[in-house]
Amino acid sequence: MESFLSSFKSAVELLRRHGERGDQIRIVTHSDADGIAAGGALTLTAMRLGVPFKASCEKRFHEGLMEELASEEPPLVIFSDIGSGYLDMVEGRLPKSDVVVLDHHKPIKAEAEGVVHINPLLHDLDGSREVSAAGLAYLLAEMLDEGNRDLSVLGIIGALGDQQDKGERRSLLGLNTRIEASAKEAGLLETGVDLIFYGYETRPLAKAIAYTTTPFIPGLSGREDSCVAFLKEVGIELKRGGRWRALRDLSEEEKRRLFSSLSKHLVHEGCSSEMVHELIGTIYTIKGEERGTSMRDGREYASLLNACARMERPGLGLSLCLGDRGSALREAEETLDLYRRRIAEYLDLVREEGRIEELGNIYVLRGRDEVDDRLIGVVASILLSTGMLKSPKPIIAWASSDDGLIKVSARATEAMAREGIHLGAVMMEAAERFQGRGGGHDIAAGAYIPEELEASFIELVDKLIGEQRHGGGED
Ligand SMILES: [Mn+2]
Repeated sequence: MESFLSSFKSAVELLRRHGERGDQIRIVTHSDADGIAAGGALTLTAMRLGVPFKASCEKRFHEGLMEELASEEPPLVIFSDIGSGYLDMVEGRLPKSDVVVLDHHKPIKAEAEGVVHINPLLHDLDGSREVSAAGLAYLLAEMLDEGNRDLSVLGIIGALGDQQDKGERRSLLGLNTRIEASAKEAGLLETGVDLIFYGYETRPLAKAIAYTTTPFIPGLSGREDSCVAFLKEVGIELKRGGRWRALRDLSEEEKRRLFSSLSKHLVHEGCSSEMVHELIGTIYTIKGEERGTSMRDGREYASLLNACARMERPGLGLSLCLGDRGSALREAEETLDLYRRRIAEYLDLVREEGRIEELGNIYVLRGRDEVDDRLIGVVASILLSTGMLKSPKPIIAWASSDDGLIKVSARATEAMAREGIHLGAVMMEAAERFQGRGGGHDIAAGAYIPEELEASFIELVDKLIGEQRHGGGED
């Protein structure tokens, strides 16, 4: 842990030096909830240094990006939540820039000339569960200036966005708990254990259930009408004394009834009965946010950023991180609404007979051009986390992307990772053999490959995962 923290030193020095000179800082971050939170923390750091900055969110690392950066020649480039898997593409390409890579994905190598590489995996820390890119951005900012302590909140949002709440009762682990402690010390965060529903305190019951997407409740998430019908069937009054009731208004008996009906509903939908326990866990309350707004709940804040990224509005997510509320928040909420409905539709589509193929070691979902490539990973995660796939095998899902490429998303459970499965390693190796690029974490990874090589790629992935499972794991 200490060796990891001291690996930030040269990055802090670079920031300090460029800050003193008033140089431009170029921030390149991943377009997902964690990446946006990381980009937000870095942008605020640059703003507070009083230097010019430019930030962009990238869906994937690509040659065009390197060309753009090479022609911009910024004095300092910081990559966040992206880069470790592409160090070879960065190396030697930006001779006029200082380069920092802050990432927690599997690195293609440890070092590259002219790059300050910060990655917890290089220090035997668990990058998939113990710290997010936003957490790394926060640590960097805080080491530069203690006045940046408030950015710890973004570190928590990034961790929740990357679903690092893998501890007991869906709590954070490892380095994330240090960040959590900083946020609490600064009076910015509160935690407690309760039912995990969107707007627990304030939203009408049916909305609270319909808006809950982590976990995703098939048949109810994204569908307010079905939630109203469901609650009526369970015999829970939606209104009392002319007022919509919220979850906190329910009696203990009603809560128990709701919980057991949800559990039955999940089983009826083909989910595993254990999934219902995902509905209870640690709530992260952001104290600086207004009561009754979705940003006050850490998971909902992360959901807003996630929806902005997936619906191609990462700039909107970034502005939330920078403190915009009002119309920006309304727009983000509309985006989240659209996103929930879209996911519910896709889920119906992919649950049709014969859509998902079971091979020896994996499930394959071919979304082709019927599923948006930005949403295919979410659909795969839901299929896996709800227990709809009956054998304990990872799911490999793909959808058509641009430039004749397909976007492949691979998802596995924690139990599979313990058995030795590392999807990031599989995606990296398989994509490389088929003119693509891939990588990621053990339980969540992705790749881009040419569409015409899909069949051979899937075949190889099936084989590699079989080898990992039987070989006891390689790293
Ligand atoms: Mn991340």
